[in-house]
Amino acid sequence: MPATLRAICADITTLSVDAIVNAANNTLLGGGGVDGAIHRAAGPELLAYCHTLNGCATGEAKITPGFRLPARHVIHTVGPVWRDGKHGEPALLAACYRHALKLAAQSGLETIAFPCISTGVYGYPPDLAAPCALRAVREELARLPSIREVIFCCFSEEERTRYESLCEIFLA
Ligand code: AR6
Repeated sequence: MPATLRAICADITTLSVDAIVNAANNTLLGGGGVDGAIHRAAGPELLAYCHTLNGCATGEAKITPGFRLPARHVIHTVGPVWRDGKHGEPALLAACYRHALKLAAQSGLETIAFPCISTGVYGYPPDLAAPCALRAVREELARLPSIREVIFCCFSEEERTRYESLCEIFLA
């Protein structure tokens, strides 16, 4: 069975999935936006665990337990800071989605929720990030048959609508 892809509008910290993805920074030691929300909801054990990870390179991913979150795990990835789109941003953003999915599959996880990585503080234009994210997920899922469900957890109705229409195009 191919994986289900869907877009919802929600606070990612409320989702009971095998893993939620965190749009972190290279230190993995917390920050604002979705990163701050995840650390607040997971509790101080998450930060203590992240201290042992030695950070994370942009485009790579690392996994931790979810601690007090309903999600069993957090997959931390670091999106690119948007400059002008000519500094490798699309490849790095795609790598975040691909590496997070690969790590989920390697860890035996089947359901995963992504925020719209890099589209907040890191300034990636949402209309360019969404097709890049969807293409990367679709390509990677073709290699990872154990993943059952991918949720694009948007933080506005506008973003959810964008993903929904793209999902229709991509899955047509
Ligand atoms: N649930 C789902 N999505 C959310 C939530 C939430 N609770 N909170 C924010 N978003 P951002 P970035 C959306 O800025 O651009 C941090 O300080 C938000 O509306 O969280 O990758 C890190 O430590 C936007 O669509 O991440 C880094 O320093 C998306 O999540 C830096 O920000 C991503 O916005 C990373 O910046």
